[in-house]
Amino acid sequence: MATNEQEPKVTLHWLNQSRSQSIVWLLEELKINFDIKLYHRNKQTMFAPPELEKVHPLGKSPVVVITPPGGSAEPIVLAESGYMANYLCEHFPEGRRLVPQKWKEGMEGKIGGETEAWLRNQYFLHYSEGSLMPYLVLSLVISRLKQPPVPFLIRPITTAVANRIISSYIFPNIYRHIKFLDQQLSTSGGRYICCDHLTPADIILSFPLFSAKDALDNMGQWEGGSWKKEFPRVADYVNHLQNEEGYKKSTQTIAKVDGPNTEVAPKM
Ligand SMILES: N[C@@H](CCC(=O)N[C@@H](CS)C(=O)NCC(=O)O)C(=O)O
Repeated sequence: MATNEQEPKVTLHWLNQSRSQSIVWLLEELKINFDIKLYHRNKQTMFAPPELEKVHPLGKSPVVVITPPGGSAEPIVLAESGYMANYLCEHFPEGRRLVPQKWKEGMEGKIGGETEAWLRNQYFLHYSEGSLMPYLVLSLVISRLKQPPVPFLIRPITTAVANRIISSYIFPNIYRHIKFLDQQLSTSGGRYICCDHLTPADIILSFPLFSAKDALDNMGQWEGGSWKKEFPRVADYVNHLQNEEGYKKSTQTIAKVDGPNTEVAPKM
């Protein structure tokens, strides 16, 4: 863990079943020494504990706090996964390995001079939270209308309303996203979303995909009966990310500090 006076001290504020698992993966890929401060969701409400608000006013996780070496400056508090990924990759040397080369030869600083892989990495870091996650969160919240604590007697009505919202609004949008990801994977030039190697975008995208993968089939009609049959390329991608050494190692890291039964990925 980080104690060297020459190195910045990095602390990840980690919450069970949250995006913070992707940040463990990213910090390890970047070979950064970091401490982990654990938080657990309230089992009834699933909210983060209020102590997280002392780290960042929104009280969400992940948050990364970096204290520059030698007390030279104030600690920097990073929230928002995509922003955090960009900041960490810019300031730690291994970021150069993960982030694709920015400029095409001879096109430095010009509009349109960026490589396709670099543009994709930037795009997908924003896409994950800005476009994909909102439908998954909506689906999670609306699905709660079908379960306790909604009283048994009114549950048939709330279930009908929930199913209607899912079939008319949420599923068509989620379908559009899986189809889009399939098309993007078919043109990325490799097994990853930006190019032929792992990038921060893959790591950040892994959270929505791991969270949704078991729930997608129940949301609507897929050709062949399942999303994996209709979009095997996306299924292969998700499987491939789950089998990445770095992801597996990140789950072991958390198991070591939070115990072997800790839940890292949320279930929708
Ligand atoms: N847009 C933020 C999302 C942060 C967020 O919503 N985190 C969730 C966990 S994945 C959280 O802390 N939930 C607990 C709560 O809302 O109380 C990011 O990209 O990091």
